[in-house]
Amino acid sequence: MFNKMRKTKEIDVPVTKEEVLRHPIPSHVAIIMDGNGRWAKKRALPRAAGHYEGMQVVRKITRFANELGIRILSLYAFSTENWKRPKSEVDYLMKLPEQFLTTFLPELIAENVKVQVIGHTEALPDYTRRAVEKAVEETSDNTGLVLNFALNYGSRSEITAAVQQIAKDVERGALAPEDITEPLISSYLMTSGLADPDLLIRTSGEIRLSNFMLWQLAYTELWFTDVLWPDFTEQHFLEAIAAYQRRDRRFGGVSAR
Ligand code: V0D
Repeated sequence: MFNKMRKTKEIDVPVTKEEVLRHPIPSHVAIIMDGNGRWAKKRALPRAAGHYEGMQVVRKITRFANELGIRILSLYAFSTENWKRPKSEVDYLMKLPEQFLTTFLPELIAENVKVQVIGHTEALPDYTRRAVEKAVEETSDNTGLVLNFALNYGSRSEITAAVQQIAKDVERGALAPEDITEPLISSYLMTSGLADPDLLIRTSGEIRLSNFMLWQLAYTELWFTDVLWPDFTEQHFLEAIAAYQRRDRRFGGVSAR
């Protein structure tokens, strides 16, 4: 709390939306939405209740990101590791995209949000994949916030697939080894066409990347909080952006990056 607040005469004051809007807004914010299970456990609720509450927070933060003029919001919803969870929990998680979109897709369309997805969606249950594909199609011409869900995503697997495709393209003569540059590698990743994240937020106290966007996060500002995802509010989001803006002001134009 303390060090995330602006201090005026030794009194912490919360950052306001107006103040955040006076400085450059990060174009691309990525979030590792951790702590749903722990939130439920603290309340003696089933883990599913934490995931459900986490889904409501996705709506709230999507609306707010759009209001702030953020261009891309990437959310780590399901990792390739998450298959190791109990089957009942995985089954519940796989129902969330459909549930989310049934009630929220009209609002996303009205607000000009473009839904995208990265990850191995072909391995998801049909009803999950269909719901997501429908949202992607119905919002494909939208020009507002890009809401990018990482579903069955793992960064090493993404990089491995990119390297395999590059090798194939070299083999068939479509590419020369000298053509393999950093921008070319970026263009073979699932995030091709999206700028790299400016800010990564991870909730729930773990200080690691857990195989999320390893290539794309090379220069990203990282912000960690102990707040559990279902407890994450617009105010926490503002604090993360304000921290990014302070760092950006300090290093803008002088750092090596
Ligand atoms: C559970 C916290 C929205 C993290 C948020 C299948 C874990 C709530 C979606 C969603 C999940 C995904 C795609 C889409 C629309 C919505 C979602 C999953 C988990 C994993 F097009 N929330 N959410 N997907 N949780």
